[in-house]
Amino acid sequence: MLDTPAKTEAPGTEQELTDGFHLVIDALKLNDVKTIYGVPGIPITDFGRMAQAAGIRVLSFRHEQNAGYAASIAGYLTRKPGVCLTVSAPGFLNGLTALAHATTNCFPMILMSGSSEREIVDLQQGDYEEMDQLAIAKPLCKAAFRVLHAQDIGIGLARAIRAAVSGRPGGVYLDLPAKLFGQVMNAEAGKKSLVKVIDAAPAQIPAPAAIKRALDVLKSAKRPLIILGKGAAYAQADDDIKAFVEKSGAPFLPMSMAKGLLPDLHPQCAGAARSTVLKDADVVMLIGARLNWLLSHGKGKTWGEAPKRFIQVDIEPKEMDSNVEIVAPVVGDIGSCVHALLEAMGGNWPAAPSDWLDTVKKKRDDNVAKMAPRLMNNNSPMDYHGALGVLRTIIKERPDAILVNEGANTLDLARGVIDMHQPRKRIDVGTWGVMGIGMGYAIAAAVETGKPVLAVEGDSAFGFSGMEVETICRYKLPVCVVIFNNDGIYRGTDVNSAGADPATTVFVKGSRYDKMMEAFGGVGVNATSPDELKRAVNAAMDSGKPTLINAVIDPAAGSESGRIGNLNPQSALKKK
Ligand SMILES: Cc1ncc(C[n+]2csc(CCOP(=O)(O)OP(=O)(O)O)c2C)c(N)n1
Ligand SMILES: [Mg+2]
Repeated sequence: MLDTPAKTEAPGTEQELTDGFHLVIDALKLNDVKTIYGVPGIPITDFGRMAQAAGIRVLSFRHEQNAGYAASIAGYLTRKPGVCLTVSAPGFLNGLTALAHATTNCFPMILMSGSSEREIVDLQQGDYEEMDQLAIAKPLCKAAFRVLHAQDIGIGLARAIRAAVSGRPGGVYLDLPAKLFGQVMNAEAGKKSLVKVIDAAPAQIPAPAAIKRALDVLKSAKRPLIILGKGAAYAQADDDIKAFVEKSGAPFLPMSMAKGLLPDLHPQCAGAARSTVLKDADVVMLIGARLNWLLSHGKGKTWGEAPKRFIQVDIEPKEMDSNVEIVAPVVGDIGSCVHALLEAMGGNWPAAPSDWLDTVKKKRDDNVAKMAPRLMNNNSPMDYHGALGVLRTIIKERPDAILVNEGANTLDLARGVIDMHQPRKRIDVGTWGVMGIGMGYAIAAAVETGKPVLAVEGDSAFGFSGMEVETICRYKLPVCVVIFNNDGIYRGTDVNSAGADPATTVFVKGSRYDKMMEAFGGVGVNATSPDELKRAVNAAMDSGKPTLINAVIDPAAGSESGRIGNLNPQSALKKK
């Protein structure tokens, strides 16, 4: 019996025993961890089996990186640490990219990896999968811990949970040496050693003076702008955020994963007038958004000539003045800060200046009108706009579906075209613009929310996690993957002028990714027109069956690096 503690054999000394395996499982359950994403192997295979038998959902992936990305987005969607479980050295390293990604994106996640014999690792005597994992993880995560004794498992997990979710969330590494699992201790003492983490992410209330300062600056604005980041979406303070933005009357700009926090079709949404509002605003209030490269660091051409004053709401004090001066820092958790702002605004907050609102509205309406006919074309092979026009309508009709999105053109154009209608329904490449999140995110989104998932993937992007379509089929998840197949990275038309090998950015022409899904019992469709695409996606979303649609896109339709081609360094030498 896996769940029942063992008893010692010696007569008269009988006592209930537990061990490291059971203590880790009991500690996870005590803290409400319901799902583990991982890949089995020495030394954690039995642990995974026992956790499954004890009622934790243990989802086995084909590669740890995908399990890690799944855990990271589970953390984002639930505000609880997503847990990824790996074997030592290579499995650990495969999970590490996702751990770093979680930290960079401020998602709470715990990477739990088995590790080899400390004594042998430290003397570098060549143990099985030898690696000093704790040292390697440290610079890439928010905190890293190792548990050496069974009686410390409770405290170790409590520290990991707190570190992951409190303050600015992030990735935490928890090192579990093989020996720990087999360590035995008295069951009663073991039970007492476990810790249920109380108030894991305590509210951080902003100072009243900071709230007043921020509102004074906002009130003085002639051309106010509110930028919502994924930190605001993470906070799950949706009603207060909406009320605050609406009361302010200011145009708002959602960062990619904040789309839908207020609907993209909201009258104050300035998504379709991005360049105008960034250039011309005089007061910019950042809520859970950082002034990193995605916002051109708050300076330069994107931000225009007009002087700007920034208000920033963030849980991390060090975020303030990171790129430009912040005249009104508001430090606290987003929920508490926005609530305090809303209360302090009182009943007679002045309307935002109407000439500014008119300017933004006009720009937005012009841009939307310009785009509209392109989204309705029924070209075959498809271009991005024809295909995305269809997907936009499908998401409008199914606003609770979760949209996963990665690629270059496939990402940048989908972000612009597909309106989001509800909070936390768009999950994508995040701060790093990383390829490979696709299938891991899709799996975790389906598992954590129970909602249908639409994953819109560049053909290159998909390749990073494509093998997980087997995982999707195995767990029968309601995931529809649409691959924008333009035969390559950015475009499928590059030619290698120097020799016989294909150019570096092109793939096998006319690949049929749909066959991959069929290989595992899912539904595969090859779609060559927007009409076919629409039928296939709707059928998939209705049936909930794992589906992969190979959407054939004109190989010449994309542009280098999508919308961020300007970031490519240029050679000063003349091109040969
Ligand atoms: C882990 C990682 N490796 C490489 C890249 C560089 N990169 C950016 S976009 C991209 C793929 C773009 O091609 P695709 O997904 O087919 O989208 P398309 O532009 O063709 O629609 C790559 C490889 C990255 N962002 N992340
Ligand atoms: Mg492509």
